[in-house]
Amino acid sequence: MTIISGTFAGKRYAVLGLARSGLATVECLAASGAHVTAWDTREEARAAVADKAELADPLTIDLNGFDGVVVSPGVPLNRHPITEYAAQAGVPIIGDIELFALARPTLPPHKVVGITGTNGKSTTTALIHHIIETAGIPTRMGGNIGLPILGQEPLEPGVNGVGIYVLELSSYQIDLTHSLACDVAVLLNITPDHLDRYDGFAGYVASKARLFDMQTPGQVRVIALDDDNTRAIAAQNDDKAGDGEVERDEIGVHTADVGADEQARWPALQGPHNAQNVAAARAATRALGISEDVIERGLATYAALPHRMQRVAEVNGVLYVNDSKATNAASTAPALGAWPATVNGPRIHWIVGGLPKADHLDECVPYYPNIKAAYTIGEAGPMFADLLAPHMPVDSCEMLITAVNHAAKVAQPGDVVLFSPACASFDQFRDYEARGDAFAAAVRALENEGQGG
Ligand code: UMA
Ligand code: ADP
Repeated sequence: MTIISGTFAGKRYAVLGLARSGLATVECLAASGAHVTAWDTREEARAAVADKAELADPLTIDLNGFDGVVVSPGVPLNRHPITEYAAQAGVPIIGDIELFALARPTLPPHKVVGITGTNGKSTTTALIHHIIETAGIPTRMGGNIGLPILGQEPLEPGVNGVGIYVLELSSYQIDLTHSLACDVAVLLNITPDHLDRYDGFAGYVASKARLFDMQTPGQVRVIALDDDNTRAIAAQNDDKAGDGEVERDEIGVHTADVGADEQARWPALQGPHNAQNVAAARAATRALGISEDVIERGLATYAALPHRMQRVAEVNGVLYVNDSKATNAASTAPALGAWPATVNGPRIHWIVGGLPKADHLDECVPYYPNIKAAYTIGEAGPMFADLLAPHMPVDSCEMLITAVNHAAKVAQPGDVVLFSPACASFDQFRDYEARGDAFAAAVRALENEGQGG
């Protein structure tokens, strides 16, 4: 399955990085009649495209005459020599999302919704996609959610009106995109993250803001106004033409727009963070013309994505929750807020740690009263143990499986064992998905033990 576009016929592209987005890129460009030179440092990745592309490292070839170097989001542009090398040859560095943007004029009429933010992108993307599907409108979902958009089945001309592409966009992907004008662009929140890839926090904020800069007059922007950084972007002068007219329709939303009573109707959208995601998704789908009753039906029938506050099992009256996708303290904080202490005291056994992104857990501090005990793992373990020990019992476990077993021994019926690591996974796992699967496997082993005994 691939998007094919006459835009690329006869053009020359170099593709650097051949994992999910790079493979879909080669597929699309080759099928569209472009000449492709492809490279990845991993030999097996190169072998997978040998029948569709010439294999050569773009750093070793003359780039004159190329229409672009298509780089994967995981290639660090701020450190990689390709940035300088392509600039010298005057060849633009782009990503798969930019190729999609370039192909748009040749696709049947459609709309694009783009979603960015530090946390909640995947949830909000999947939720908007689900509401659009509930409305019976043809739709495709792709981007940072793990589904390269070029590898999706293209939307055909619709009988029920135009179809809608819903794209989750990371800051890395926005950096590689220059002409994606989203009919609706959504910004959820901005807190420090990915600072190894930017020239300070300001550089990361500016990357997110560019999603709006690419829009054209009449297009809609939805901004959750819960933090200073998103508020600053919303306040920026919209009058790019300098004619005194605001050029984009802006909709400001707040977490507080969603009432606790209505949120109780949506089982997979609990917690304050999901109130923000719902507020943004509602505004975006209203802007697409979808009715209130369809939106409500979509919210009520939405199913949680794996590894995000996912209930794995209840064993001996203890609930085990996999929140492996919480890779920074700002995304773990609302998970800790989801199970408040009761009259019997705190209930959460918190498994935390991995590859640290910061030397503090500041965002989580307000929720410490909800935590019965912490179990630290991974490279961040010793640092987190020092930070947490003054506030709660800490068990330094190092390994995830040890943490699950220790928590299971002491947890009482009604307690929650929450794996919300507030760290990246790469110290001990391939990615957050493998880490969440390891947690679920450890919980399943507990279940089986219970059955055996
Ligand atoms: N490579 C080189 N040379 C280098 C560096 C990398 O050849 O110097 C190669 C690697 O060997 C690898 C490829 O380049 O084969 C890098 O690929 P990638 O890491 O971009 O992997 P993809 O599978 O294409 O995944 C990317 C996104 N990855 C990142 O942003 C790191 C996926 O987001 C996204 O889902 C996918 O495209 C489809 O659009 C993942 C992610 O972690 C989920 N995103 C970050 C996040 O959510 O925090 C931003
Ligand atoms: P992203 O795709 O931006 O990483 P996800 O929807 O996958 O976001 O959620 C990642 C983690 O962040 C999950 O652990 C979830 O509990 C938490 N989270 C979800 N939405 C928000 C939000 N709006 N603000 C803060 N944290 C959130």
